[in-house]
Amino acid sequence: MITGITGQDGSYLAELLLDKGYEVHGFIRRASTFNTERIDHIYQDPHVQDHRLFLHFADLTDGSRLTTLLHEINPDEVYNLAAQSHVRVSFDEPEYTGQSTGLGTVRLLEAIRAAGVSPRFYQASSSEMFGATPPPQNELTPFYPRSPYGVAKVYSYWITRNYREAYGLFAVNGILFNHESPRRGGTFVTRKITRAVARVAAGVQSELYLGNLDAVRDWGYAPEYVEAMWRMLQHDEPTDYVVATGAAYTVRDFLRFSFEHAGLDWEKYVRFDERYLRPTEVDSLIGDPTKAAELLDWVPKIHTPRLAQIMVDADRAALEIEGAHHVDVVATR
Ligand code: NDP
Ligand code: GDR
Repeated sequence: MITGITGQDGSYLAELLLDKGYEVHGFIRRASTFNTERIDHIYQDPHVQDHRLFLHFADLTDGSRLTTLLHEINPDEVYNLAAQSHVRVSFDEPEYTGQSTGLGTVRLLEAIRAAGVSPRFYQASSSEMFGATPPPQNELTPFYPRSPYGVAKVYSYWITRNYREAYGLFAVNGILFNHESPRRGGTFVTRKITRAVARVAAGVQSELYLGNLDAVRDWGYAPEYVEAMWRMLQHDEPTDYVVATGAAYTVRDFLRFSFEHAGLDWEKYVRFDERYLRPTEVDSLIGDPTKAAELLDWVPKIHTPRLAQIMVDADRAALEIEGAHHVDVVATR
């Protein structure tokens, strides 16, 4: 069972589990437009016999629905990936971020208890919980969140640990550092950059507005990170893990890798807009993934410079298919 199956990670995790022969139940939100673009390629017609992907309407703010579904599905593994996941937006919508990213987790955990089921439980914790605590960060590093999003994730981290200790639930926190892919949402900085590179190279965009270029992040490749999630739930003991590449780059570095891959000079196109600054910023996140390497035999293969190239190539290919005249509002968000 995957909450957040329509998101970047949920779509890769669903693919991974289907490949392994799992029956997958994903929760989706009702919207007035289709929001299943990332999983359309694995969609299975429910009228076809033996299909293994099931989609259910549910929202992490609706506890009774969660209980009903947990009872009906009785899953072996639950991956809680749903969240209002945008750090900048969490300053605009702090209360809703607390409701979904924070309290949503305890609703799901309570639904597991109320339904009388005992799945293994994965919580999508985040390097944003470390916030202002200097790098390198590992499983023992104190939390100092710097946004309503980070604060909500710290709540979810501790409620997951509490249910492990209080009720013996096999519950783990994966503390994942930034991970990206061609499926990354268009308003996160990496995808915003690689989409812009594709459009600049095609001659349909000439400016890219960004905020803080000095932030240091440890950007990995999302398909590798969902493999780590799965391995955590296959381990003998429930415990918490940092998942990261261990390497550090600035937003400026990511700009350079991306634009240079298309033979462009980023400094000609990038402009500053203060709307992309956060009231409190997280300056530097660099993870130490030693524990995941030792206990899960998990080692990342794709590092940030190659990741930028993969994303630029995918965005250039996508632009060719959709056509340069496609109306694009993402570039100015
Ligand atoms: P996305 O933003 O791409 O996906 C979030 C998912 O959550 C979407 O499916 C979204 O549905 C769903 N969702 C949002 N609010 C609700 C709600 N109230 N009820 C039910 N579903 C909801 O995130 P990612 O895939 O990048 O990340 C997955 C998880 O991992 C998130 O919890 C994120 O905070 C966390 N994380 C991500 C990291 C990263 O670098 N990507 C790093 C560390 C942690 P819809 O499609 O309808 O909007
Ligand atoms: P982050 O990712 O906040 O680390 O959270 P994001 O890509 O939004 O920002 C990374 C850094 O880039 C700076 N930045 C900008 N960011 C955005 N979005 N847009 C801009 O125009 C821009 N200009 C500069 C930011 O200030 C920041 O320092 C992501 C999310 O996936 C979380 O859900 C997850 O928990 C963390 O990664 C780990």
